[in-house]
Order: sequence, then C-alpha cells, then structure tokens
Amino acid sequence: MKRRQLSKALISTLFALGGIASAQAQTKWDLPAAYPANNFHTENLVQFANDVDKATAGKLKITVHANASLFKAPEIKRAVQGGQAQIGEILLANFQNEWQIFGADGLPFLADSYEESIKLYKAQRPFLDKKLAEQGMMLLYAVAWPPQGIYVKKPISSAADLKGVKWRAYSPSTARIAELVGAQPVTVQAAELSQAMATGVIESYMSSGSTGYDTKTYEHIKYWYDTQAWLPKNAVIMNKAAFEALDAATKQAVLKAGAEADARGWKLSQAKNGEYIELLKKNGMNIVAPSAQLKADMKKVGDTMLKEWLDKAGPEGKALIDAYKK
Ligand code: PCA
Repeated sequence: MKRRQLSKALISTLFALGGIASAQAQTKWDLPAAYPANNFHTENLVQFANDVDKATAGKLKITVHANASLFKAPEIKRAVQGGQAQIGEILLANFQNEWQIFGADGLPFLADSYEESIKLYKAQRPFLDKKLAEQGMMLLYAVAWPPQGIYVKKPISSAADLKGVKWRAYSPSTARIAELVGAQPVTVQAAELSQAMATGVIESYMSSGSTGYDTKTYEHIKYWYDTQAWLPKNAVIMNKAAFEALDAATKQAVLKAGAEADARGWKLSQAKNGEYIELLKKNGMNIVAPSAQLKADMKKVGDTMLKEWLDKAGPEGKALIDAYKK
C-alpha cells in the first residue's frame, strides 16, 4: 500500500470507530430532589426522566435522587450552579433571603388558590428565567405544592393560641410567620420532619396535606387547619453549560419532556390535594376549617409580610406584583 492509500484507510477506520462511539455515547445526569420517592413531585420527576430516556433512545440518562439523599434541600441550588449536579429540584421559597422574588409564592394569601398560583407563576417566570440565567442556570419547570394549612397538637381558635408553640419552619417566610404569631421557629427540612416530631423538637408547622401525609404527621399531631394560605412551588433547574453540551435533538427532548412535566405536575398537585386530605382523615387527623378570628389573624400576618417583602424586593418586587395583579 502506498502512503496515501494507507492514510485514507486509516482515516475511514477512525471515522467508523468514531461513529460507533458517538452512537453509543451516553450522557448521565444526576437529579437531586429533597422529597420522598412516593411524593407527587418526585413521581413527576421520575416520569420526566423516563420520557427523556425514551425520546433520546437512552442517550441521556437522568437519575432522580429522592429524599435529599444526594444533597440536602438548601444545597441543591448551589450544586446545580456549580455543576456537581446537572439538574435538580428546589423549593423556590427556600432562597428568599438570596433574592426576594424567589419567595413571592411563599407569602401568605398573595396567591392562595390554584388559579391565582398559576397566574403568579406566569408573572414570576420571566424574573426567574433572568435571575437563573445570570447564575448560569435555566428553569425547566415549576409546580405548586397543595395549599398550606396549620398542623397543631391542640385545637386553636385564633393566632394567639400559637404563642410559645415550637414551630417548624421550612423557609424564611414560614419562620417569619412564627415570629409574628409569637411561636418559636425551628428550621427543619421535610426529610428530617418525621424525626423532629418524634423527638418533640417541633409541635406545629404549616404545610400541605401532601407533606403531612408523607411524614406521617398524624402519628404526632391531630389537627390540620385548612387555611389555604399559599402554594409554594418546586422548581426544576438545570446547569446551563450541561444543557448546552447536549446535541440539538437531546436538548429538544429535555425541553419537551419538561413542558409536559409542568402541565402534568400542576394537574397532579390539584388532584392529589383532595386525596392527601382524605388519607390524613383516614389516619386520624381532624381537618378543621379555620374560625373567622384565625382567618383574620392569619390575613393580618399576610398583610404585614407583603409589606415587608415589598420593602426588601424594591422596584423588581413591585413590578412582579403589578404584573401578577394585571
Ligand atoms: N411541603 C414542603 C414545602 C411545602 C409543602 O407543602 C415542606 O413542608 O417542606
């Protein structure tokens, strides 16, 4: 063989090998999440990962790590930003101290139904997209938790009955509520909530029927006041560089499966809300409609918190509220 022929043969062999390698190339992503495997948010994430797997014929494998097993809830955002995880699920309201807009959906009674919550999401989304882009990330989708009510050991008829109660907070605003009603806030994320109740670290908290059921709250606390105070959102965020490293078809598959997870998640949240409340009842929880006094007291807490939030959030916060109220 002449030299030129040899190199031609070599080149075509290399091309063939390269072709095999790229056809088999598989990208693996880790997706840390903070809630249990049987929670509806997590089930939605798993379906999203399966959809991506199918649409890419196994080229992109996303592993969901439930229950804060890979990173604790407050660490997931930084892990995605730093690329330790390519994608992750966070509770937006956890990051309110970093940027007030993250906590807009954690404010009591600003958006307290699914309809208003979707409206707030639409208004919040461009702000979130911009902020996360500045941080080297992308928002794939966000889904609300069911409406938040008050779990408490003894019956209450007004906020005054919460004075001195050991109160579990999961975010800056749930800690602020405790301060405003005179309860004692302790921050505990969902993954440690069962233990905090079992050891008596906390005796009350605000959350959804979903988390009450997930954590078997009925084993420790017998009342849930259905205040429907707000619907905080979980958001699925991606590391921008990890996303950009995908080929065009894979990118498309991720975005499509993400949009489907968004729509499916909101439907699931709403449908499951009723189911979770029934399950709580079945397990001995008293589901109570708040008294007029308790409602008025909590509304006042909400008004105070919106004022405080607007002061901290500045013009950006005002622009968000204006867009939401439009
Ligand atoms: N469950 C989560 C956040 C909001 C909710 O409904 C929790 O309690 O940690």
